[in-house]
Amino acid sequence: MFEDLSSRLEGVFRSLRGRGLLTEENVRDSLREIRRALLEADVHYKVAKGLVSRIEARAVGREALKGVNPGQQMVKIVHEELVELLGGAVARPNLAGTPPVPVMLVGLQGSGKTTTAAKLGNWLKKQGRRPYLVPADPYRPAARDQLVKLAKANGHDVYEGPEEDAVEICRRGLKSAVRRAADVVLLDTAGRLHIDEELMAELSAIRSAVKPGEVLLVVDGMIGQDAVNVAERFSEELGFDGVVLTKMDGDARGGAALSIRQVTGIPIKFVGVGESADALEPFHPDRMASRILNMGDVLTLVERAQETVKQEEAEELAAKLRKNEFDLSDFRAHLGKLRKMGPLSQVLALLPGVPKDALTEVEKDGGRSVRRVEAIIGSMTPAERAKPSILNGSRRKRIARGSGTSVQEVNQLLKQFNEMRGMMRQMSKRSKRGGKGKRGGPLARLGRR
Ligand SMILES: Nc1nc2c(ncn2[C@@H]2O[C@H](COP(=O)(O)OP(=O)(O)OP(=O)(O)O)[C@@H](O)[C@H]2O)c(=O)[nH]1
Ligand SMILES: [Mg+2]
Repeated sequence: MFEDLSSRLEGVFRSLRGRGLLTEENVRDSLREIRRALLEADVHYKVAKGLVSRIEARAVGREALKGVNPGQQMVKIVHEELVELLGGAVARPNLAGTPPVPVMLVGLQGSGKTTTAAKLGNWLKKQGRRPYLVPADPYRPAARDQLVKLAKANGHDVYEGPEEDAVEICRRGLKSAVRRAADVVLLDTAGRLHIDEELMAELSAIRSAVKPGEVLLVVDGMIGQDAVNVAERFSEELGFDGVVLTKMDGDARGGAALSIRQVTGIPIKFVGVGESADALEPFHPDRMASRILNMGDVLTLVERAQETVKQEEAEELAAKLRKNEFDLSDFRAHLGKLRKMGPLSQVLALLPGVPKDALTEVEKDGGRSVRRVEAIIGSMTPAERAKPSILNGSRRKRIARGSGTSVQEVNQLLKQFNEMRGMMRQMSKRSKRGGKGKRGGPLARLGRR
């Protein structure tokens, strides 16, 4: 998501980088570019206008800070303004009431309500909750089957009572949830092609009947501007407490994400990033802003890694880093784990400083480069893996031959390895300074749950 917007903004900052300071003139040029980039990403024009004028107010007339170029200064300002625009702090669903707390999922047809119900079920379970799913769409013939199937596939308890009217289903579903000692009830309501009175009346009736702790509007991020219109209508006619923006894994231009919060004043709480039941992320305004500005999203990466890397392994790795013993064997093992964390291009997109064109390369080559790296490291002797500094020209030639690659590719790998080691060492130093003690390095934290 946000590829186009990201690369456009990157261009703006790049052109500022060479300048001495932010002047009215170069800021004005940049702002024009930023505005254009936002509009092209389908950001609501009023939202784009407001954002640009806030950036302008902060950027013009600034003295150059020592050690910071105007490009970086601008990135910082834009980042902070984007975070604000996206809602500032993280907003969590309110599940504090007496259990079972009903959560209503509402939205247009095909926006992703049913899929989100299953995903939320998984997320809630990870939070130690006991979700109960209720299919509240008696209209579309296969609607109930779809939820029941998804629920069962993910091990969720699901209501399978008679298909009467939607309000009655929700009431009974809630009672059944009490009997089953569930603490959150996800109500998967019916969607319509368009917003109509009937739909709103039914949703209002359900709301009065079950008094949900949370009404979540599920919107398809791919429909761009329309997503904002949909949100506005639901906001006027029903009201809701949070937004789930789905299909943000597609080539959505992201404008909806950037506009909805500003236009409705209601926070985005989750984003859907795929069809599988794990493809749901809590929405973090700061991380999203970083991702848009290609500043990397280390925290999301760390969270994803938590689910992949075991604690002992992580601590072992952290210890090696501290002692500067991280070698090519670890690198190879680490690559294998990175691969387990998801498609490599997605994982890399979360890392800071990985250029966008490198990602397209990875995508095109579909994991071949990882296999090549594994082949290269596989052709080294244990001594070489442990101490890459001994790799002179003739050794490199031998390795290239052994792995069916070229010396150039071997060199490139060694360069990447050094950069990665440097970056990891920095990360581990930075968090140690944070005073978290011996086990506080990010890699140690990777293993904690
Ligand atoms: N790529 C992607 N596809 C998604 C995401 N969320 C939902 N989908 C897909 O979107 C389609 C519609 O999803 P549903 O969950 O059935 O939508 P719904 O809102 O329940 O639809 P109705 O019940 O007909 O109103 C399905 O094919 C889902 O797999 C997402 O985050 N990413
Ligand atoms: Mg559905």
